[in-house]
Amino acid sequence: MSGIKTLGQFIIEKQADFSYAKGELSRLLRDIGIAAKIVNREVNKAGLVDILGDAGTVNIQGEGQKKLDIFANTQFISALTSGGECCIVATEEEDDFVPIDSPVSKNAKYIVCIDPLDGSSNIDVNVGVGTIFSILRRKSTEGIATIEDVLQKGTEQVAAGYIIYGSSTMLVYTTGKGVNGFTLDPSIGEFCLSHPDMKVPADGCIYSINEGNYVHFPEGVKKYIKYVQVHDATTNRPYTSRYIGSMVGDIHRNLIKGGIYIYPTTASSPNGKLRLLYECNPMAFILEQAGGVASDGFNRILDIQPIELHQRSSIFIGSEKMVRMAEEMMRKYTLKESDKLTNINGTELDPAV
Ligand code: P6P
Repeated sequence: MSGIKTLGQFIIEKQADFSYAKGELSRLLRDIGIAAKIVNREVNKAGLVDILGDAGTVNIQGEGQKKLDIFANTQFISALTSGGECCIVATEEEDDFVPIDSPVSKNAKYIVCIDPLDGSSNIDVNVGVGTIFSILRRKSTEGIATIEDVLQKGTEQVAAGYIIYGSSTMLVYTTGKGVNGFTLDPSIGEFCLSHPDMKVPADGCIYSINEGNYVHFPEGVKKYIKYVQVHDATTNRPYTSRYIGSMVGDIHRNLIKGGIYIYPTTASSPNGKLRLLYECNPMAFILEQAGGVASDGFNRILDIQPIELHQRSSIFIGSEKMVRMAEEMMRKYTLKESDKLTNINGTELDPAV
């Protein structure tokens, strides 16, 4: 075991970084790690057991749930309930937030917002999927925690992370003191520090976006796509397009190699597709801590005030220079909703006229 540092050892070692935590946050991160190992076991044997396929149910997002979606959701809620440090779980797979009311959770201070299995449409075809989590401290000091404790800006997060169930299983997280990655060693059943102090390259040559939605993209996104496709060796263009349909997979690759992931507004997602509380905010916290940036094309993701549990947002996230270029095009070519010109009947006027 010489030279190996497990997630548990690392968390305890860094516990001193938290002036207010007396081990609760450490235990909470441990609970998430335990659930991740259980989910990993099922993801890795999907196909061998009856855990693939549709569950025959639909979540509040209107998305068909996979059996593994429900399995992962159950495992994380169970681990957070028995761990005793969490008072509310807000999960993609539940219509409303889940109050944790167990004898051990009486004084729980933390709220966990989670996408238990992101990219689950890829499960049946063996493409990487992931879990994304965000940890907040409750603001209320007495009584039961409420929705107001959940609807906090991303700047209020005390920790965030993701697990990627890919060619290897990794847990990547931040508590606001940098980003560290841990790879699961199945032979000892431990996440071991493998990517200390992760930093996203300031620039890159990979862009991740579903170009099938091109016709419905904002004009600024269309201009950015055309920009990255221009042949110009001096700026390493054309860039490479990489899009696997799992936000965790695309962002993890871009975090390591440099790149930008964009999910803008589309015809089917007029407010963006990704959910603010348990996808955009945690990923934005991680990328900012790694030296990157994340916005909705105009505003910093972490500054957005959530007003509902499953609120969606556009997201432009990754290498700083790439995101800033895309934002510049959004400002130049896409009118913000508030800037839209409308006549007295409220119908939109063409600004070019
Ligand atoms: P589309 C998965 O459903 C997800 O939330 C992200 O993980 C992924 O990047 C995106 O949606 C894929 O959406 O519309 O391109 O299939």
